[in-house]
Amino acid sequence: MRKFGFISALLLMGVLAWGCGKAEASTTIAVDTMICGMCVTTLETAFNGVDGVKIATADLDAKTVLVAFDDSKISVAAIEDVIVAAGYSANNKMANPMAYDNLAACCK
Ligand SMILES: [Cu+2]
Repeated sequence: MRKFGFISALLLMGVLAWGCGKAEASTTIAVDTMICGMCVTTLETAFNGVDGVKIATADLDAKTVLVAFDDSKISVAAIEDVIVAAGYSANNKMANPMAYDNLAACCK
């Protein structure tokens, strides 16, 4: 799992380097309410199809989600809102309570 995270980080750096000169940015969002592997899956899949997001990698040990994005298409606040809508806290924003209720039992 750690190794996978490391490889993901390398991949992410590669994507960022490759995208140099475009409107590429990255942010690390604190997700304190992430507690298990299922949270990682839920958080990463929450970004599927989100316009402007290149890669989202959740790190369970660090309780963070690293997101590479195009800042001409999506803001950090909108990225936080994706996590909030998935039922998790994001930086200083509280989780959406209805989404939190719908999380698997192991995730709360
Ligand atoms: Cu979980």
